[in-house]
Amino acid sequence: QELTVAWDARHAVVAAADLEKRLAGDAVDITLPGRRPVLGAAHPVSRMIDELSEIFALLGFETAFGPEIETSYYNFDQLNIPSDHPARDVWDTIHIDLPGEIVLRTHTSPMQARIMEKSGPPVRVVVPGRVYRYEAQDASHEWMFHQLEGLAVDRNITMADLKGTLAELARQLFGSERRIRVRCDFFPFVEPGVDFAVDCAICGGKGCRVCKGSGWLEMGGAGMVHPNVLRAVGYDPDQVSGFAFGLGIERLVMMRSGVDDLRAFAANDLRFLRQFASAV
Ligand code: 2U9
Repeated sequence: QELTVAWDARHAVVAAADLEKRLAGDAVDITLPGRRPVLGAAHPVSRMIDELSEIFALLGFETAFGPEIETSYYNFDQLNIPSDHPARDVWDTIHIDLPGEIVLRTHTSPMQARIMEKSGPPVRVVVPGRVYRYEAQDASHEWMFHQLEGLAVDRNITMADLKGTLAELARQLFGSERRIRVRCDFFPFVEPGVDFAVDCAICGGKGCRVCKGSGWLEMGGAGMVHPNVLRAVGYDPDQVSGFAFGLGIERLVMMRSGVDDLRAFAANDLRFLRQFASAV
């Protein structure tokens, strides 16, 4: 009995001391400021894709995504670039099989061809995504970059619809005062083909360092869909017509943010990427 009483007394002392120690160790100072969790942010290219997708949604275009690995049939043949034609050399293609049947897409247009083939006209769609070129890298060339291409096919689509769409795009991106310039160019999948530019928002077209004195900033290429492309997907070029355009997404971010090296976008340097994260 004596031992039990002594043990119980001692046990109470030890247990109380242990509890004291644990409480002190676990103490939470509720007056300390909280720790802000590190927030991630969408990549500037993803943000530009989202912005473009919203602009084109207001103009009646759906957004679609397609495969990055394509058959040369969809990447070239369907787009009026036959296999024995020198025009194929323009796209420095990365082939991923020996007979040359499978390629990394050089543009997102094969997806538009797939969409046209599947659903009849009218079609209004934009396709953003990665594209690949076998290319030496420098500040304005990368072997992987992002494009957004658009396509509208319906009865009575004209060049005026194309110009109106491109002007609205330029105004949504660079301000309501912007004007566009359209000049002749050649792409096998359109006829006539054009390149288009927006007047420089910095100098209003007078010429400055940003537009290298020209007053204009190149945005991309476009044109009226070639009758051969419409025929290849089973459309009748006598019944419907269409316009198409393409632009480089990194380039748009560069134009708006003053980034001068295309390679920065895929280098994954957080010091670069964090500059685009919105303030929390
Ligand atoms: C279909 C038919 C025609 C899309 C077009 C361009 C002109 C063009 C370049 C701009 C800068 C590529 O990213 S870039 O290097 N693109 O100049 N793209 S017309 O024409 C199409 C698309 C789909 C079925």
